Order: sequence, then C-alpha cells, then structure tokens
Amino acid sequence: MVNNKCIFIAIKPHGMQCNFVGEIIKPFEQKGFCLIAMKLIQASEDLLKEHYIDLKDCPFFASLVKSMQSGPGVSMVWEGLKVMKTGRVMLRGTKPMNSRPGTIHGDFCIQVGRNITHCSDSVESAEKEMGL
Ligand code: IDP
Ligand code: MG
Repeated sequence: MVNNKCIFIAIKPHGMQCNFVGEIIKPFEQKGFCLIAMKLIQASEDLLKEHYIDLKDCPFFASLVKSMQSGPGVSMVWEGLKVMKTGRVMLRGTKPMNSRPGTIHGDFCIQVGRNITHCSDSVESAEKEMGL
C-alpha cells in the first residue's frame, strides 16, 4: 500500500508549542501535495521507543523520547509525485543550524534537540511509521 508517492511527516510537540503547524503544512499544500491522513497524537513512551528504535544506542535517545512526550504532536501522511524525496528537501536536514533558509528547519529552528518535524526516510520507514 505504501509506495514512494507517500511520506509520513510528524510535527513534533515543540513545533506545536511554537504554533508552527500552519507554517509546516502550507508549503506542502502550495506545492500541490495531497494530505491524505492527519491525527493529533500524544505519543506514549513505548510508541516513541519503537518509532526511534534505530537510535536506541545514541546518547540522546532518552532525552529525545522525553521531549517527544512533552505534548501532542501532529502525524500526517502526504501523497504526491516523488513526495518522499521532495518532502525531505522541503523540510530539513537533521541539524537545523545547517539547514538552508527556505526549508522548514532552515527557517524555524536552530537546535537539533529542538527541531520541529520528523519525516520518514525510506519506503520501509514510512510503512513502519504509518503503522505505528
Ligand atoms: P531525522 O529526524 O532527520 O530522521 P535522525 O538522525 O533520525 O534524524 O534523528 C532523529 C531525531 O533525533 C532528530 O530529529 C533529533 O530530534 C534527534 N537527534 C538527532 N541527532 C541528535 C543529536 O546529535 N543530539 C540531540 N538530538 C539529536
Ligand atoms: Mg530519522
């Protein structure tokens, strides 16, 4: 069901707390991508540990899981031609201090521990994350 025409994107709790939900959604709508699912979610510790299981040995894992529980976030699925590749370009770079102006992370955050979005990085991760 999931293919490279779909991407999972989450607005992290910090992005919601800063009132950036509209700013994050707007460029995707403008670009012509289609929002096919959207849910406000307060993620549990267990869900977050599963979501970030690939990072479980990183020194920042515990603080990442904790910060992701600081409030609700927005989970979304966007669909469109090459949205996986283009969506990642529009959002980010993991380290926002290095993100180009004009991207979401380039314009709205600085610290990696306080970046404001997550997006899947492969068809496989999109499938897993949509399931979670
Ligand atoms: P991604 O969000 O671009 O996929 P990942 O490497 O998968 O980047 O990291 C997931 C999340 O972990 C990042 O969005 C960020 O919140 C946090 N993170 C990554 N690297 C660091 C770090 O060096 N210090 C603190 N937090 C980090
Ligand atoms: Mg990642």
